[in-house]
Amino acid sequence: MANTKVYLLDGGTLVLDGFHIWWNKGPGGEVRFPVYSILVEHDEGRFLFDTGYDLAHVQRVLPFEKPQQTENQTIPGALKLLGLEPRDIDVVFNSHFHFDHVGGNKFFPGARKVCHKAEIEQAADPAPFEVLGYSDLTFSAEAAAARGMSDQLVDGQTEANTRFETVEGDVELAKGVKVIFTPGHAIGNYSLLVELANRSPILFTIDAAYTRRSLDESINAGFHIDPIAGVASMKRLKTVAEETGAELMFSHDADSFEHYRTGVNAYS
Ligand code: 5PN
Ligand code: ZN
Ligand code: ZN
Repeated sequence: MANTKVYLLDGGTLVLDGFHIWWNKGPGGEVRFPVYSILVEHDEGRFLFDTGYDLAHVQRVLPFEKPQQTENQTIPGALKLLGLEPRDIDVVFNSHFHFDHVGGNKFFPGARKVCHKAEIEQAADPAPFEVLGYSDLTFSAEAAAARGMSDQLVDGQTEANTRFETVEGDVELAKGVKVIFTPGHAIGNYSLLVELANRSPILFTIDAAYTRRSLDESINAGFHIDPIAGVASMKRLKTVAEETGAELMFSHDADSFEHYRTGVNAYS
């Protein structure tokens, strides 16, 4: 923890209607929002939480989300800004398997990969209203095969090098790096709490709360598997933030993201 550093890897932006971001509240209209991944440099290794979206995938399958992603906003590009390459990452932890959180997994055949136990089977057999969310199957040869989408896999991807270790409940992955189970948005959704030596901890809500307003007003995103669990998870996040004094960071909040550090500027 003494040397822990947190980097936000800017992954570009997408567009959704406001009624999808703030379910049944809106206001409607196009909202452009950020997508980012979180790199935790720790004495116990380099942990990457999520891997953003794959531009070609979104252009092909969800062009209405109007993706904007520069070379520096791809996962290899964002790591390069830090002087790193994909092979420098020890562990990839996916908060859940929606396409905007797994698109760069394909660059990490050599990393340990970890997720919630329920997410792989959910991605392999999603509810009808989750099909678009779980549309990029390149994170798992097993899930891709189950969906008949093995043609998405890139050269060199195998069942073995896309296999996950699974966890359940709250887990401390390394000292002061805790994933907090916050289901509702996805069946196996995780948030992330990171303790730092020189400042308050950071609590990344991930998709349990897209924006500050989502949490303040307990508004689920339109994409969810269990909205009641989602509200309970938001309540839990508020409690954790109060108990730990953590600063909250939201997954898809353009106004907040403007003030977050990105690139070489780390939290430590
Ligand atoms: C950004 C975004 N767009 C669509 C979906 C979806 O269908 O499930 C999750 C999701 C998203 O995060
Ligand atoms: Zn999601
Ligand atoms: Zn998301």
